[in-house]
Amino acid sequence: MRMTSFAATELGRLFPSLLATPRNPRPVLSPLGRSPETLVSFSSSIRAAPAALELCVRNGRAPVVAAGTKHLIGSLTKTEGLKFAVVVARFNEIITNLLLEGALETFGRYSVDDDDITVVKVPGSFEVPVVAQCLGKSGKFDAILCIGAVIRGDTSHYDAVANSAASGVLNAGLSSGVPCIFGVLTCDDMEQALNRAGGKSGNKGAEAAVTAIEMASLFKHHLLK
Ligand code: INI
Repeated sequence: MRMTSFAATELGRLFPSLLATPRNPRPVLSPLGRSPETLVSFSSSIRAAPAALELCVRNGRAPVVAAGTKHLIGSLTKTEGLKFAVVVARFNEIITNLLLEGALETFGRYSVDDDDITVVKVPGSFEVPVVAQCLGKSGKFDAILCIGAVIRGDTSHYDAVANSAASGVLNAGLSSGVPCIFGVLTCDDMEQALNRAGGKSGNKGAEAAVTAIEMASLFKHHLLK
């Protein structure tokens, strides 16, 4: 059975070379020696990545890869020259400032230059996606980190704001082709938000910054090379 997932379709739209039909497709054998039910399989002709990229997913089991498979993964150490924008909602500023602090501290720890970071403030999480999309399309950044805090107790339109922020950030990434990282907290109350903004659950802004670095590197050093 051959099936193309939404993610694969989007990946193919952004990077058509990934979907180029391989001239000599190689069979991929499962550990059991049987032909796997391949849901997604690319043999790529990615420029500067000549070896075949095989991505096979079998019935929810661990991915099976062929010999000679090229594994592409972003680096957390090759950060020189990577450029980031951070879009921060001012709504629930006590929380979003803590998330921003965590993110900036993390960029510093991973040797991202201060001059390569641009922080943009917007009124609320609802406004984050349109700005992320604009920054992504500007071509000036390798990843956009989106920060906000939507707290259920504060609003009757929690679901609308939270869902719009999530789907909006996703769309900003898809439409711009630049990774847009979702660092928007969606919490039941302020206590939960504080826990995730440097309290006992860690700092989600810091975690999102690490994701931004990995994705920026993946795109710059592999996918767009
Ligand atoms: N914006 C948030 O970022 N967090 C919230 O919890 C929130 N609440 O509770 O309403 C919120 N609302 C404002 C919203 O993001 C927009 O700024 C507003 O609707 C104007 O478009």
